[in-house]
Amino acid sequence: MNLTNLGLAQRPDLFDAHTIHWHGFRNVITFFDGEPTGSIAVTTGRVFQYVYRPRDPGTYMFHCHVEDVEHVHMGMTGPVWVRPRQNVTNPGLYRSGKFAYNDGDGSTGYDREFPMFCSEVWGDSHWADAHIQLPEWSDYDPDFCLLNGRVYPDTLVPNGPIDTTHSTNVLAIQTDANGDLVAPAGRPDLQYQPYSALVTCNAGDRVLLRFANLGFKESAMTLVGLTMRVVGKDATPMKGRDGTDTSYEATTVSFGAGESIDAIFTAPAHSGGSGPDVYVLYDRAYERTNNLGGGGRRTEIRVYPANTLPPQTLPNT
Ligand SMILES: [Cu+2]
Repeated sequence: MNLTNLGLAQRPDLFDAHTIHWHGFRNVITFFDGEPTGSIAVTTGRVFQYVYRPRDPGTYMFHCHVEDVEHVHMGMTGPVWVRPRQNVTNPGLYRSGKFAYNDGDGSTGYDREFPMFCSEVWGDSHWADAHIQLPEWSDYDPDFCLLNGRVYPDTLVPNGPIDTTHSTNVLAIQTDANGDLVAPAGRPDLQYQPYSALVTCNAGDRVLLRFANLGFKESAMTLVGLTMRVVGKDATPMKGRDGTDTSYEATTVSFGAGESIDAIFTAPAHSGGSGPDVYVLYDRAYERTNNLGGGGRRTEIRVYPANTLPPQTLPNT
């Protein structure tokens, strides 16, 4: 993975370096870890190639570790997923051949997977940056809680146009001739929030929700009317040392800053009414699902009759 630091065209007085911190990964040495006092950082105008050999499957996140609170807040963060070897060595354990972990029994097999990435925006800090003032990060007090970088109802808007020249494991957004992101159709305001948080599936599908939190507040995500099974926590399968199944059912999953949860639900039979059945997924902390009076960390699960949607080929589609 290459990290290129282009600097800030409108604020040349700011010359911070950037890094990629492999949050939660086990590193033999710190050289590529991204924590700037113990590893290399990328200064303005430079390119650096990060190399990492993933070991343990699961849901992780990356973030820039320079001026951590500020840079994460400005969007230098996102989910990272490590696939289990079982996808190749034993795909017959579940019909899709896709698993969250090397479970040995198909219990983490899924048909569709979606990121549920929780982050935050503090309006005052952006005002300060826009007015050449220094944000005081010890006053951090986010106004907006986001899901995949958006607030409801924008969370339901489709992804930006997808660049299919990348791996099937990566949901890359198309870029224009200048290398800038192409906005979702009809929504130029979402150019830099290109990822949808809408979940679509067929009745009977097993759907993996990969929750991760790179904000500073705890998330408590509630799926109304459906039960999830928590199969992983912080990229660790829910199994005891002796193999005991420690997965559990829940309608709400709570996870703090830097934590992740892998939860699978099975989409119920369709009601027979017109259109998909809709279930709501939201952060049950009122201020986080409401923000400053609208929007918030909330999205929908849309369940279609069996065999309506084709098999998922890219995550979050
Ligand atoms: Cu940075």
